[in-house]
Amino acid sequence: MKAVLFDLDGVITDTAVYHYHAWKALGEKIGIEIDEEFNEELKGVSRTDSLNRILAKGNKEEAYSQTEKETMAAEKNELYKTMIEEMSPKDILPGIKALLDGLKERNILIGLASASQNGPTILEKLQLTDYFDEIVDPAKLKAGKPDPEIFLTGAKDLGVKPQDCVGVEDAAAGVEAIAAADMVSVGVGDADTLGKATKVVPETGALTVELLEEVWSE
Ligand code: B16
Ligand code: MG
Repeated sequence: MKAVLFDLDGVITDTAVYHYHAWKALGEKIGIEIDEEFNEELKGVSRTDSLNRILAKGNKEEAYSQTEKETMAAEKNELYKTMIEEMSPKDILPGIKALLDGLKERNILIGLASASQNGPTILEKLQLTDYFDEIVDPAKLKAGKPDPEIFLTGAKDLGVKPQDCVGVEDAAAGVEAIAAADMVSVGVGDADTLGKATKVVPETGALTVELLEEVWSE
């Protein structure tokens, strides 16, 4: 294992709940209900694709112009940004700091493969930026998760083969993307939702360098 590519929301920190509340607020304004079950389908999915899925759920794909959709996505993002304003290192999920330290000690490269355009800001707030050798810019990608492009770009930027990487994800779309990139994947969360992962752990506290090495070498 030469590199680990991390998802952000739901793996490094729990911003998934803020995305949920921000989309829910927008949904209420336009008369589309967003519950926790539907929210699972939005995890790891880009802002634009998330809005399209929400509008499709309410049979309102054709109800808005492109400009109106852009305004709605921007409005959601503004609300989301106020929610993440106060984030600090205390919001790093259990086990993640120790894992990043362990990877650095062993000279294993670290990359960020998050669909979030707010990723770099959040890493700054968590004071984790310096751990990352590469941060993929999701705005430059042609296709979002479950397409493998974000993970393949991460491996390329780090100068390693996909087969020498492990991807860590909390979303079904993300696990699919890692598998399609021909990488070993570790899913964090529910084994039913993340069934396609090479290995699923229930929470981030279970993520150690030893576990990642073990799953990679299986
Ligand atoms: P933004 P990840 C994803 O991050 C989130 O899971 C998803 O809910 C969100 O819509 C997406 O980022 C885009 O985020 O609106 O901040 O650009 O899980 O890939 O780290
Ligand atoms: Mg995620």
